[in-house]
Amino acid sequence: MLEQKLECIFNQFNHNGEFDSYEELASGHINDTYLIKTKEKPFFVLQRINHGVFKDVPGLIGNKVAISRHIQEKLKDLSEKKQKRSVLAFADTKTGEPYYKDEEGNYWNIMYFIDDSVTYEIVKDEKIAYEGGRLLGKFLTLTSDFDASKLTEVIPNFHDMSFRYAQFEDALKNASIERMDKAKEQIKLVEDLREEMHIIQHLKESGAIKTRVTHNDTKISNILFSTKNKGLCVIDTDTVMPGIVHYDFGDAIRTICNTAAEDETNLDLVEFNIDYYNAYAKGFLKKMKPFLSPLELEYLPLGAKTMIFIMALRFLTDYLNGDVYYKTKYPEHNFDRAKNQFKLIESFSEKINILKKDKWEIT
Ligand code: GN1
Ligand code: MG
Repeated sequence: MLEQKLECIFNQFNHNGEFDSYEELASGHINDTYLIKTKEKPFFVLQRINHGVFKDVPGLIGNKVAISRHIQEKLKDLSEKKQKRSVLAFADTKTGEPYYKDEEGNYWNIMYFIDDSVTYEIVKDEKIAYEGGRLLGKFLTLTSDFDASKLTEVIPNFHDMSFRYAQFEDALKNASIERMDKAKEQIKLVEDLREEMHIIQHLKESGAIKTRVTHNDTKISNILFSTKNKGLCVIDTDTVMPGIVHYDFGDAIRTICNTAAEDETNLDLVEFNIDYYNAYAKGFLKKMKPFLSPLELEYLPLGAKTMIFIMALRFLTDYLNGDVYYKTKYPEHNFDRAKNQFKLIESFSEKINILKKDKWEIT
């Protein structure tokens, strides 16, 4: 049933592929993503965009196509093979639209699958941390001359701290007594960190930290590596929109430096790996440093802490709301994710002294 449906949707797009089979790529929390295997390569990635979360799907697809084209243009001197492995390429429908809308109102888009590649949920090697940083820095430098104001804000206030606190406060008003009671320790942590977690936002609002094109979902599983662990391509560009570099820097750290998966329930396994942090930052700043002001550079570590906190807060808020936003596999899944992220903040804070910014050396 699903197979027939996917085949039918796949055939709406303009490509030479003949459908053979599909596999669900289930690591995302929002969209439905499938690998479409064809009789002959290339394979494709077919994605249903969750329009409950993304209210302006045409805007979202417009963003990611425009950003891919911009990068393709920048990489046009590479061999065709290398270029195709370095940036996502999308296919239009047979009628020339960048997405297909089915009879149920769902939006679909398709991109070419980059072969001989791997993704990671957990990092086990400093080289991968470095490569992740290098590739992300490269993505941000390649898009640095794209006019961010031309991008649709696909989720307004996505990383806005006051907005996330307001959502949390609303959730507190409506949460079940049982969930409130279970989460009381985490609720207190959110209150305790309120001031510190607004510092980056104030710097953004004052203009001291600049708004630019950012990816906004730079977790490690959104970075594609070659089978030899060379960083290839930043994927999942759904949330590309105007933002600040600190959260892209930080979201990668949130996942690269966590010694366990984002939803690991044994919190003894959740630690912040400082060696991966240094390797990642070295890779990130290799290309990116000249694009940052001294102040932006100085606040990167706090940006990382703030990003981990944003995710802790969002998971906790969704738990208090009764799991209405993220896909969950069991009732306490969001709470487990939140506890995991709070543990990571604790470990981060033990290992990185944010106040000694001058001691944070990257060359
Ligand atoms: C969501 O769906 P996915 O996995 O690409 C979320 C991100 C979170 C991430 C946590 C639109 O991304 O913000 O960082 O889960 N995306 C949206 O793993 O909310
Ligand atoms: Mg995403």
